[in-house]
Amino acid sequence: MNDGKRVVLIGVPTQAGTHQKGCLMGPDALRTAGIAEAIRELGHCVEDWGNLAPASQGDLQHANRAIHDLGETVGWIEAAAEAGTRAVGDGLFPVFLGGDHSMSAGTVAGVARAAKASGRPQFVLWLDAHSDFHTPDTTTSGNLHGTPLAYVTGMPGFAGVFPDLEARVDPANVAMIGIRSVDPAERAALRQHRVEVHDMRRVDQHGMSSLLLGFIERVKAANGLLHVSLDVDFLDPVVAPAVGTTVPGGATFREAHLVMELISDSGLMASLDVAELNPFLDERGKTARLMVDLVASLFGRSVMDRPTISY
Ligand code: EXY
Ligand code: MN
Ligand code: MN
Ligand code: MN
Repeated sequence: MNDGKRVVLIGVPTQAGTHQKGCLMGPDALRTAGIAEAIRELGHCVEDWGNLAPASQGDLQHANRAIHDLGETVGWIEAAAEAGTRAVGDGLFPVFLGGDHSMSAGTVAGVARAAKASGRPQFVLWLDAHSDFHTPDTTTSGNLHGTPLAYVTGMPGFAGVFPDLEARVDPANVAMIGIRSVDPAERAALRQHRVEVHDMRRVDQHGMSSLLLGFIERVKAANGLLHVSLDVDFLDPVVAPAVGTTVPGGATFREAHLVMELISDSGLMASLDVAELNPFLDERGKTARLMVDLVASLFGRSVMDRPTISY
């Protein structure tokens, strides 16, 4: 199904959410890999708002925790949220080009704020090796890219640290797929808040399709809007090496494309993050091109449209 969407690319070149440098080059690597052309070839309109700048870079410090680059991260979150609310309010489909995953505290809050105005519930599909469910009080690394989903689902510990963006996603409206690295504090919080967690053991046992279609049915039944947050490390590191937090045993090339094809078939996706691409760790743009390939599947490209690679 290919209904021409009005897509807007929004670069969020932040690497403040991690100690590993390189994600700030992610948005332009995705552009260089042809993300606009790939979506346009499928019959969609694509405009590009360029790269955002952080709203502020104040030297914020957490009262009693060693949080990395808190002020800059907050600035990026505010900028991403403003752009997300504006894009959805203008009837556009925002594709946020990261940048580390801390950006999604802003991107998800921004689109959820617009969803609230439309009266439709916001759902989130988190494709990631990690649950990103720490709070500033529980993180052990101090890297805020491990916290965005806890923030947008309203976990305690962010007041006075992150801005209050008046947008919350019900934890029951969140599903995670690809999970294989969860810290103890996150596991407790996930259990307590009934988030649907499909780790790679469940993927192996039940298959991507049945796990994903179950969630898609819930979104459809609620007339919800779906935000997809795709972290490069959802994929196996052999397939997608250009990410700073690789974890063995990730999604294969075909499992990842199947997820995108099923989401595309559902017609429910209204916004997207492509997060954590670190071109500094890539091999001749291999990972950037793979992410663009996956985005093409999200926007309706058929599995049969693959170029034959002559050896
Ligand atoms: N849970 C670990 C931490 O909090 O530092 C690792 C987080 C990795 C987060 C990347 C974006 O997915
Ligand atoms: Mn930094
Ligand atoms: Mn992540
Ligand atoms: Mn991750």
